[in-house]
Amino acid sequence: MKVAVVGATGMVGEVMLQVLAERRFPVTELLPVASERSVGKEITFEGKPYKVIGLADAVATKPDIALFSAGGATSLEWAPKFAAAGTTVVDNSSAWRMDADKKLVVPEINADALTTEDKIIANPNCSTIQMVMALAPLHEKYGIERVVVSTYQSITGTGVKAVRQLENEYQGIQGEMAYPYPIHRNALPHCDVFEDNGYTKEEMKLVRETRKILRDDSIAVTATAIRIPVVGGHSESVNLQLKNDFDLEDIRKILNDTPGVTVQDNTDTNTYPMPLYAHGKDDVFVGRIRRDFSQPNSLNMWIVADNLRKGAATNTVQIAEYLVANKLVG
Ligand code: 2RA
Repeated sequence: MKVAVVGATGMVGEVMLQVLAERRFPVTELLPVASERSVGKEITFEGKPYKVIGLADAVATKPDIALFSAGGATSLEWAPKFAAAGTTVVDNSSAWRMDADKKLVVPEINADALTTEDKIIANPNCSTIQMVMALAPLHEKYGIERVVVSTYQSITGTGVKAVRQLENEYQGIQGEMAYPYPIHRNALPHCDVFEDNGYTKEEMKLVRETRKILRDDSIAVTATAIRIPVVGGHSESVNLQLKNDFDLEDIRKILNDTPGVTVQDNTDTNTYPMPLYAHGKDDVFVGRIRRDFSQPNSLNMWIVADNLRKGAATNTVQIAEYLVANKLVG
């Protein structure tokens, strides 16, 4: 496969290259692509050096697949150009996610909807992916009435500028700010920009994307997204009201039997998911599973995943793997 990685020098792009190599994706030709200011830079893939090229040159080579993590504006401008050249695009930005004609895919849940007609495929938001990985099997068995989620998001979701801000603040250095306030010893109830309804775009992604991926607009979802000074992954406290009563052991068994989900849930041994543990892994970790006694058919759980891996790069590569395995590309 001739594969373009667009945004190859960014945090997610670098992880995509790492995951492509780890999973031995059938890359016959790699095109690392970035903005003009990065053209000519050298990156390494599977031990070999590659020069970064520009977007126009990449389109001209007509790659089979283009994995994008380059922001919404670049995706809106360039994904259609790749698609017109016959390339299948898997995009990490929010640009196409809520487009009625574009598929929003978590392979374990809804890759079966993909066809050869899908030339621009949207990768969901990181905090959505990890949540729906746990919700999907429960929705199938019990039906979900309502979701209340609070997220505790890694600064790596914002990017390298945020990581630098935290490192500077550790050292007492006043540097460039990714956030309106210090993030060291702080928690910011502000991920992405505020919408007119008082929610942030990050919170509304959880609402809108969850319903699209689970193919059920009747699910009530409300979200609060918090940024915390953590780097290993996003954590989420999720309260679920199901349509039917349930057995807690059955919930644990369903989750444990779900590919890509690992249950870490034993209060006797202080076993529960943590970003420090999830960092660098591809599974979604679920724990603190307990009945919510305050209302019927309800339970709480704690969900943690590496937002750069399953939340972005790994999910993207898994979509590409599905396309290749089902002869939908190339
Ligand atoms: C964040 N999910 O964490 C968003 C974008 N990666 O900031």
